[in-house]
Amino acid sequence: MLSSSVFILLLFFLCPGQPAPQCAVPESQKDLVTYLLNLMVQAETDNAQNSLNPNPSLLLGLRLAQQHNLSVEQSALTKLQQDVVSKIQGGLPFSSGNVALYCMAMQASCHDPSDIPASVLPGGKLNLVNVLEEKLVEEIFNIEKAGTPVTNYYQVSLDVLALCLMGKPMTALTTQVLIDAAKTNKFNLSGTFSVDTGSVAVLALTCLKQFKTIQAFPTLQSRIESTIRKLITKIEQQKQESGIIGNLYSTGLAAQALVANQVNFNCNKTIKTILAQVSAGAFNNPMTASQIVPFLGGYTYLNVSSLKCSADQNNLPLPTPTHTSPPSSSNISVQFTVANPFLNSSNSIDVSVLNGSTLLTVMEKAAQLDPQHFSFTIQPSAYGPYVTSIQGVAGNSTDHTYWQFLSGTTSLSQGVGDYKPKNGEHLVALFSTY
Ligand code: B12
Ligand SMILES: *[C@@H]1O[C@H](CO)[C@@H](O)[C@H](O)[C@H]1NC(C)=O
Ligand SMILES: *[C@@H]1O[C@H](CO)[C@@H](O)[C@H](O)[C@H]1NC(C)=O
Ligand SMILES: *[C@@H]1O[C@H](CO)[C@@H](O)[C@H](O)[C@H]1NC(C)=O
Ligand SMILES: *[C@@H]1O[C@H](CO)[C@@H](O)[C@H](O)[C@H]1NC(C)=O
Ligand SMILES: *[C@@H]1O[C@H](CO)[C@@H](O)[C@H](O)[C@H]1NC(C)=O
Ligand SMILES: *[C@@H]1O[C@H](CO)[C@@H](O)[C@H](O)[C@H]1NC(C)=O
Ligand SMILES: *[C@@H]1O[C@H](CO)[C@@H](O)[C@H](O)[C@H]1NC(C)=O
Ligand SMILES: *[C@@H]1O[C@H](CO)[C@@H](O)[C@H](O)[C@H]1NC(C)=O
Repeated sequence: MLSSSVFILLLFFLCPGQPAPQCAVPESQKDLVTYLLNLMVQAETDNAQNSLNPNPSLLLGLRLAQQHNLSVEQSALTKLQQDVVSKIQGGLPFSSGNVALYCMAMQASCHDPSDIPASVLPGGKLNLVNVLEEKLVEEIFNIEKAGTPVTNYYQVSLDVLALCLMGKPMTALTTQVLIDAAKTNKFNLSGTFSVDTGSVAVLALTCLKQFKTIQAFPTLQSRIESTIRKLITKIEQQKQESGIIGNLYSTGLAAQALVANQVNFNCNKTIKTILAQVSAGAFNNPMTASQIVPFLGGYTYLNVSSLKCSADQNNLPLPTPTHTSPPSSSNISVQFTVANPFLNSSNSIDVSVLNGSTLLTVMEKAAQLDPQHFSFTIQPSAYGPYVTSIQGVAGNSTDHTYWQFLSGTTSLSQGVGDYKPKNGEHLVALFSTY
């Protein structure tokens, strides 16, 4: 007679490649996922009210969830369709990764991105998948010519993933470019492995691996598989004791890469840590919420091509009012340094701001006190304000330069609009290469 543990072991060996052990948000904490979804719904509604650009990442995240506000998702889809048509018609800037995200958001809404209604365009239709194929060709061409993509490998990976999910065959060249980039550490940003980039690349390669046309080429197939294994090893090396993989904001993507490949990891530990951070407000930026929500709901980006939209329920509860702590009245004092190693320059200033202020407020105060050394410019983005220049020195994506932000010597994992310095902290803006 088999003891139950032997029986479980047997079951385990009899079902190789089955999903990793149960990994889910405990019932008692599901309200934290609801909270994140409501943040994203609110952001979509605000975007619409202020006639801002709709954001495909938000819709993609809302679709890869167990709870839905169908009217908000529907109007977000319509907005995306209109927006994409006017972008193409007007020849407006449209990065490859953004095109990929639009395609994925539409596919996840069960609307074909290769057949978008577009009365103003010839034929009355827009084929966004064709646009994406062209964008990817430009990326590959730039890699061959200049050694780097037009954008970055995160976006190249998104492009491959989105095309694969649409069932588009990939050329051996494109597949090889991704494999070579992984092999030669091209997924590094600022000298360290970008877990976000590696994770999206794993998802793209995992999709390709399942492709019939590629399976017909055993050598390519085995190169894909060994690249996936290599990247997964690198991702696992970034796993911390707390369950965080890379940093807090790469964890959702990294976990997707592991789950999609049935890699065992202490997923409940990861979920526990993430949920504690959600409670603490660390995912209050809707963009960061949109990248963690799929994992918390048991989805990966590979689920995008097989969602059953007709089964969706309009079951997202309205947000429960959260108690907002009274505004702080105490001041904190922080040191702010702007350093440019290319010019051998470094300038520091002490500023006092209200406790709970963001780094952006610190910078504004510094610029007010000493405009010559601390004036700066920002550009709004879906993630919040991006710092484009300080002291008149601007980052440049051709030169791969940017203003990096650190606390002491640790690179920040949030932007200046989200990061809240502590009393006595030393913040640094360092002109860097990536
Ligand atoms: C590539 C990348 C960069 C590149 C962007 C330039 C380029 N030409 O590629 C570089 C290296 C310059 C960069 C810088 C920073 N980044 Co960055 N970046 C990414 C990455 C890997 C991909 C972005 C992308 O292409 N998305 C796809 C396209 C289609 O979307 P997009 O909205 O058009 O993308 C643009 C913006 O995302 C913008 N961008 C990139 N990073 C950041 C960060 C902030 C705060 C803002 C406002 C905008 C922004 O650049 C992208 C390309 O134009 C993401 C990973 C992720 N999970 O999203 C991290 C990510 C967005 N970055 C992050 C951070 C923290 C930063 C920095 C603040 C790091 C630092 N310590 O200085 C700085 C920004 C500082 C500043 N000047 O304001 C975090 C944001 C987390 C959060 N809580 O908000 C992410 C999620 C990475 C992570 N896991 O920590 N980044
Ligand atoms: C993980 O947590 C879920 C939900 O709380 C639970 O059902 C499952 O058994 C846990 N799995 C492991 C391996 O501990
Ligand atoms: C969906 O969200 C909108 C905007 O927040 C809200 O007005 C509406 O009541 C929500 N619908 C449902 C069914 O919860
Ligand atoms: C990429 O970063 C890793 C550390 O994360 C480092 O070991 C490796 O040398 C870097 N490679 C390149 C090409 O910069
Ligand atoms: C996502 O897809 C995987 C593989 O097909 C499947 O096992 C899993 O149940 C899907 N997730 C959800 C939440 O439907
Ligand atoms: C805090 O700083 C502000 C200026 O930023 C100043 O007006 C205020 O008096 C300070 N408050 C305290 C309690 O020091
Ligand atoms: C910066 O300093 C280094 C030595 O410390 C010197 O070699 C370099 O020329 C200086 N660069 C500039 C722009 O002053
Ligand atoms: C700032 O506020 C946080 C809570 O928001 C508190 O823990 C901290 O002690 C405060 N710091 C100062 C210097 O008042
Ligand atoms: C970025 O640098 C390149 C040269 O490396 C230059 O041609 C281009 O004009 C610069 N772009 C901006 C926006 O300054």
